[in-house]
Amino acid sequence: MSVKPILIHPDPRLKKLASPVPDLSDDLRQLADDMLETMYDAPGIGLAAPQVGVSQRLIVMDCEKSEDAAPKPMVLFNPQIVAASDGLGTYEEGCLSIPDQFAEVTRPAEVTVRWIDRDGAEQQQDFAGLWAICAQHEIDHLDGKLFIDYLTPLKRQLITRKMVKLKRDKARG
Ligand code: K1U
Ligand code: ZN
Repeated sequence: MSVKPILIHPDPRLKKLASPVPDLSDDLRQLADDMLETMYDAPGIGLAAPQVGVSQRLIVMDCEKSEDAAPKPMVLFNPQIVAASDGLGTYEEGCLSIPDQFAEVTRPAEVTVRWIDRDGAEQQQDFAGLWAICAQHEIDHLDGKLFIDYLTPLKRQLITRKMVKLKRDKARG
């Protein structure tokens, strides 16, 4: 297992449409394990393969953030939203590819997601609360969409400028 570097916005690899995973392989299962380790290390509640530079439709999540609860790591290959509630919810989202920036995003409050699990079996589950928000945020990453794309152009530009400066400062050391 290894922690992978997370790409920071703006980066063209975060804007690409990711390709479906055709067949599961040990390499892809290893990538999923590395993504979980990277997510827990960050720390975060989700991560999508494009954030570690891999343009494949794979996400990981664990929104069980209570100290007392057992971890609930989830690996979803080719996740698809097959139904979404009419009811909406608003949450202040963050993103590991846009560090220290948060903004309110409104999305369907509940979603039904279908995916292939790490054993190659098809799964379908209803998600609500933070799990629903995170699933939508991560699937957006697979479509090259970031939470700042839901904001006004002005707010998006402001955050993007901060990220350009952050990357420049990091590169200078
Ligand atoms: O995709 C990502 O960049 C991960 C992102 C997921 C996410 C956060 C908030 C709303 C929707 C999706 C994060 O995990 S940001 C970090 C974060 O939210 C968090 C970190 C530690 C404890 C609790 C939350
Ligand atoms: Zn994100």
